[in-house]
Amino acid sequence: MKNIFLLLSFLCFMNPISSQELAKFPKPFGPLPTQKQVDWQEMEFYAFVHFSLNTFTNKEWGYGDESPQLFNPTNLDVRQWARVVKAAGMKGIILVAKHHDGFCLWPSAYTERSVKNSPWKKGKGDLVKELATACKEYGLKLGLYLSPWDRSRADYGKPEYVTYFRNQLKELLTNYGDVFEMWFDGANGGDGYYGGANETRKINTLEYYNWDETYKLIYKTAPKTLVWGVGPSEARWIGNEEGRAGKTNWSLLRQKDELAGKVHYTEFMSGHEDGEKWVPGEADVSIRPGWFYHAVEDDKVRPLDEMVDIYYESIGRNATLLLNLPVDKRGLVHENDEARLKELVSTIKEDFKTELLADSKITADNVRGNSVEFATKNVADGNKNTYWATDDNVKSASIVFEFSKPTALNRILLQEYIPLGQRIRAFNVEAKVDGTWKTVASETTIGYKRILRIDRITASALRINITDSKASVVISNIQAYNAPTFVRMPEVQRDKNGNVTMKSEEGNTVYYTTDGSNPTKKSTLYKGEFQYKKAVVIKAVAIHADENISSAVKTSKYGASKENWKIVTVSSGDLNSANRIIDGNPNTDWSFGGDSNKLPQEITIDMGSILNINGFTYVPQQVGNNLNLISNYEFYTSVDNAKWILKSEGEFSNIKNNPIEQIKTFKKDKARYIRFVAKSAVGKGATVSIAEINVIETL
Ligand code: FUL
Repeated sequence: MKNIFLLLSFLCFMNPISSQELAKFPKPFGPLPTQKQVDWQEMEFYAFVHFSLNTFTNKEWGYGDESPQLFNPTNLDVRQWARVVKAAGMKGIILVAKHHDGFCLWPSAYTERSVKNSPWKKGKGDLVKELATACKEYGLKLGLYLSPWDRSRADYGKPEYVTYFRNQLKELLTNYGDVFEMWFDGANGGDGYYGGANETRKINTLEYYNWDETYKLIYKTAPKTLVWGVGPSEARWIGNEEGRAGKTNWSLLRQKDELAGKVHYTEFMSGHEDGEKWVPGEADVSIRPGWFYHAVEDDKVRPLDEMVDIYYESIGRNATLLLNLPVDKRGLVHENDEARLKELVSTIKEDFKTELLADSKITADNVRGNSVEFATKNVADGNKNTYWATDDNVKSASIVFEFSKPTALNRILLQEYIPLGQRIRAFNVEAKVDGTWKTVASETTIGYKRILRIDRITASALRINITDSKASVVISNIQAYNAPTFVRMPEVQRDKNGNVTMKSEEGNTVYYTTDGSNPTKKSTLYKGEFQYKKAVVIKAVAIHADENISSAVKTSKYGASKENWKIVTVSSGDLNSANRIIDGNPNTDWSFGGDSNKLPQEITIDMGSILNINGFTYVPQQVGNNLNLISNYEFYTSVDNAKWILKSEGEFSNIKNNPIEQIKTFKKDKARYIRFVAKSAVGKGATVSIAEINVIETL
């Protein structure tokens, strides 16, 4: 905003304009973005890289006692990261310079726990520096993640640690050129190594770090840096690690309330209509289930369908998209991740190939001062700084696009001119089909960018009705496209008894294979439920009947069916209901423990025969507000239900923010019985839930 005034006063100086002329411009309304925030929002899409000791220990959160010697990539090539990111049209990379285990990817002067004590480049490497150089070379911006929580430090929780943290911040913000975003994660305090104390430390996030002071230091050192996350930040978490913003998404936040601990993080998805500060949402998500690389997830890269939805539900819903590429042990972005990213980018490019409104006849029922400066053509001129605006008192208005001939379309993109604030509360879209207007969308906010996916219609005209705006309407861009039909992958499910069902949108046919090959129209046609009890990889595609377009391949891996599985004992609760954790359906769950029964709680399962297993998975409860998640576990096996071996124990790190299937592998063993112990829960409760327990079978 400041810029607009500067520009206006500059213009006045050059060519004095009257106050009357000044009044021509729409007045800004409500909290406004700074130029830094506008520039940041325009980046839209950028990458996250999680790569650290966890990559080598196969963990999501390190405890803080892992040796720096473990950091030993064989083929580290940051230019490969930059190339992949650039090719995807992303504008920057945020590197996790220090995660919760305290290991630093740069040779910090304040600790020995860094790359300088690793075998990588014989301790002479500086990964932050290498990446900064690669980003420059590829025209990308560099961002950095410095975890406030440090599970390695003996002084964590004391004032000394805050000094240490700030010293590291200064290092990162002064030695590596411009940092476009500083990322402060919300995970703070909990159990850790803490220099050997091995204990749980509780801190008050809002008080302990004295964020006001820390932010002052950042702005003094690096005024161009935008600060994300905890504290009085300039951008907010979107409230989930799925990369999805709310349909309603205000770039405003009641940050004072947030800093007083009065805002629940689920509110971040939509922001606050009455927020006092401009704090736009950033949607973060990993291209795989975990943030760090795990070989077991090589075939769990998010499917194209999901990636496309993420794009539309983040960038298309007034958020930026921060997409994580977990760099592997070699030090490279994995081939599977790169391939999926390319598929995503080519789908999005196809979707937005030909713009349809620029050549239409555009009219509106109100144009500010009837001035050509604010005319409707501005929404289609490709210039982000020109806009269609209405008179001050006009807070609802319609803009109409008439085509020279009926035109097929299924995407509508709208942008408010945010330097003047986010104003629109509600709008709808009508299409004139065969001479009749019909409503094709009824929506709420727009903000910097809103993209609607609607069913394809062939319209002779399109009408956008802004039905409720906080102030006069100011829109800089409206576009429409006809994206190719996107056929979604079929849903595949197998129940406890090995019965397989597949579902697809109406009119599609589904073909599948059970031999690992990719299905085509020549593969088996799905005609209805069938039984397949053995371990199997089912690959299925849906094919659109009229257009002969195929979906991406849905791959579902199953072990032997759980037909013969039985719950033997549960430490509390009802044995019968416990069957829900072996019914093959992750959407049904079972809870045990509870206030009268303290943790730990355990469950013993008989798999019916001896199997070779080298891991298990725990699917937490998926549906509900309070998921009763298990945070620490033990897993035992037995061949006779008498002698038990502890095969795995530890924590389900980050399960609170990312409650996905937890995969734990161990040394192969024969087992008929398994015992799963829930040792502690997220939060204070003693109730824990399980949606499904699976084992990983091996030869
Ligand atoms: C979370 C962290 O705890 C995860 O490990 C990861 O870094 C993610 C981006 O933020 O809250």
